[in-house]
Amino acid sequence: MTTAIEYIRDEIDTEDFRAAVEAIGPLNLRQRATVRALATACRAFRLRYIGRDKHAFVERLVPPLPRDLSMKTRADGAIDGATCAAFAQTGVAGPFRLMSEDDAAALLEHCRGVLRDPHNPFLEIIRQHAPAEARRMLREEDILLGLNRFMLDPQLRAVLGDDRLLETMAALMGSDDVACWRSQFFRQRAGGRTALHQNIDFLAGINEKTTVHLRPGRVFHPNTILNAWVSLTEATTDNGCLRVLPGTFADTRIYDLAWSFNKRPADLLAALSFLPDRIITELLTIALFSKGAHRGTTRALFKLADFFYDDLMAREVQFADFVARPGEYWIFSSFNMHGSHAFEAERERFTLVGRYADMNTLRIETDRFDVAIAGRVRFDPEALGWQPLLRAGDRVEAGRRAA
Ligand SMILES: O=C(O)CCC(=O)C(=O)O
Ligand SMILES: [Fe+2]
Repeated sequence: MTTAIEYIRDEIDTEDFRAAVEAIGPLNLRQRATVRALATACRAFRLRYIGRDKHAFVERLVPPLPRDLSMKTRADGAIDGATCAAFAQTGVAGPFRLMSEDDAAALLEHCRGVLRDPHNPFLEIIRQHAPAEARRMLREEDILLGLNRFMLDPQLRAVLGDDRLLETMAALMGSDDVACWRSQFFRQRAGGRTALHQNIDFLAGINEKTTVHLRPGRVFHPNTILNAWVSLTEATTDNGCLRVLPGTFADTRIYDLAWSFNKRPADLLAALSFLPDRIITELLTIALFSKGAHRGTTRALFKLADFFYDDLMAREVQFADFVARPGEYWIFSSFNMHGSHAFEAERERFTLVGRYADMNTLRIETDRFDVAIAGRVRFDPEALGWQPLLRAGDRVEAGRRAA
């Protein structure tokens, strides 16, 4: 058996960051000066704390939000006790059938149409703020154009609000109040791959832009946010299906580091000061200037976590490959490490993801969501007549979007 950390190290190269730095492109004078100044600060930390112990250092970081890494589930009509018990160990369940293969093919065309639609209301908002970026997104059929499409699209609302899907979510969350709060499209094509990561950054605090908040007195569990990964094409290991490291929800320390650095940025400099100078410069460049969370920053964080925690992700696991027929879906905990297989096929893999929350534990802001596009574009779903949350018992309302 292989441990999770071995798989992760195998996939995420943490020794050579040159390619990640090159992908950022040349830095301007100000950016270079910033990196130089921070690298100097790191060296000052190194001198100040000569001989200090890395274990003692992490003990003093800002502790994460309250959480309990166990999972309570509730078997009922939708799902049996054995599946629930397995889920509580692995944070993975599936595949389940959501729709027929014909319906999946029709929905796939619908989703592709969303990405090609010059009047996509989301695109129109982006166009107002960043016209060049909007043109690029449309040209490339950027999957971001499908973000939160369920808020205004009756067809996607019906699919992600499917009664049985919501019941299954409720059983695996052990909750009687489940809402779909976010949806996304994912696609793998030649050269594409989703790097291994956890989705813990949805949690309040890691980035200030989040709309997800813990209710007072509640704690986060690995099944507080679950994802439905709905395959609209066939998904195979050849065409880049998702692969999940089951049970890795139990180790959140990679992202706990991000949380503490976000709270006290000087700690990041102090942490970096344990590493060699060349790596410090590379990681600072990545942390400050890389785009796309799962490539640069995740890798930099992973490097630090791997250095500071001797038993990081030490459990023995086997990848769960989300192989699926069109119209089937898998469920996974946002806390599980996941990424995709490399794409080595002819035809693209396309997936609709719905993200579900236990509303007894979370409060979700419904009057905005933010996306990092050419700065930060702010949306006001309510003003647009969009319907942010999708809860059990909701009626699918067509055409509510304001003209
Ligand atoms: O399907 C993929 O390639 C990535 C999906 C993912 O990371 C997610 O749903 O959180
Ligand atoms: Fe993810």
